[in-house]
Amino acid sequence: QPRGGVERGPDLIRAAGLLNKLREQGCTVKDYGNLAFEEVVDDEPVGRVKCARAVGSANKRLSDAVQAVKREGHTTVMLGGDHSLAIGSIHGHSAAVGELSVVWVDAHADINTPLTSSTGNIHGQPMSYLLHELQSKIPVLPNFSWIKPCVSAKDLVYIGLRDVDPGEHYILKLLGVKVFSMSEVDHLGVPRVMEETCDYLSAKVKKPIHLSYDIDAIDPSVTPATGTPVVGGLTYREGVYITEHLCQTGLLSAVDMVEVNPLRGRTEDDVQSTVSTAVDLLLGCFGRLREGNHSSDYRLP
Ligand code: DIR
Ligand code: MN
Ligand code: MN
Repeated sequence: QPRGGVERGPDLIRAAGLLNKLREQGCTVKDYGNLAFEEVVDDEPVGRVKCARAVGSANKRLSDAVQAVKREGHTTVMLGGDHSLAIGSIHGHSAAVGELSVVWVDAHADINTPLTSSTGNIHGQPMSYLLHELQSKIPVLPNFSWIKPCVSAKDLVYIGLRDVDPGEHYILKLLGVKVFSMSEVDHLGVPRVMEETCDYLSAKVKKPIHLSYDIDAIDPSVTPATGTPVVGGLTYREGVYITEHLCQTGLLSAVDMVEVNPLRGRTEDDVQSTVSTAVDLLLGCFGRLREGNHSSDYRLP
């Protein structure tokens, strides 16, 4: 997507202390650093799709990197960057561990095909490349031929939707995808949404969960520094509850945290609030409880 600054997300999230905070709560953490991507020249639009060659080749590298980390058996965190990284992240995750459940927390469905997309931005399309059911609708794109669809529509749940394009809405209905839009969040409350999400995903077999968390799922009053903010989002508390609940399933296997863009904040406070929320959501994914935590070897002094 064309709004610069989102590439600074990962280093800002690190600078806010993610690694040390995870270690303080008992996690063993290895930072694999930022991936280096090949420079692509003359990346002209293909149809409407922008930067297909660069995004295709970057995601191939990401998929290989995620596969390697998952094969070592670790839970993997991908810091974005925009949401097009979910292509490589989910692809690599699935290549290493097999079938997945995907929980997509976002204001947007990111399920446009290259042909339904009105913007041509690939961050609005990642799920279309990954779903088995949509493959006949995906045209050939340069540097996308390595992608093997690896997610079934029945294994995908959306939470937080409130800005869905007509083509996306058609696809969601056609494939019968489980959606908890902000209306359902309002109606049911996040605790029931999470219970229903986990019941739905583990109805037959319990698959490893891939959580793809777009920071724009949270209300822009809390996380304004993002490329496509949409009013009426999740509260901070609802956003954190989602991570706590998924952590407690014991099935969380990989997490994407995407679309933090410091250049989209109007003030330093905007950026700070967005980044620290991203950190807190990640801490929630790895066992942080708001009631407090202590390690099993804690002894009263
Ligand atoms: C829009 C916006 N549906 C698109 N998508 C965004 O460009 O396809 N996704 N902002 O995060
Ligand atoms: Mn997104
Ligand atoms: Mn979004």
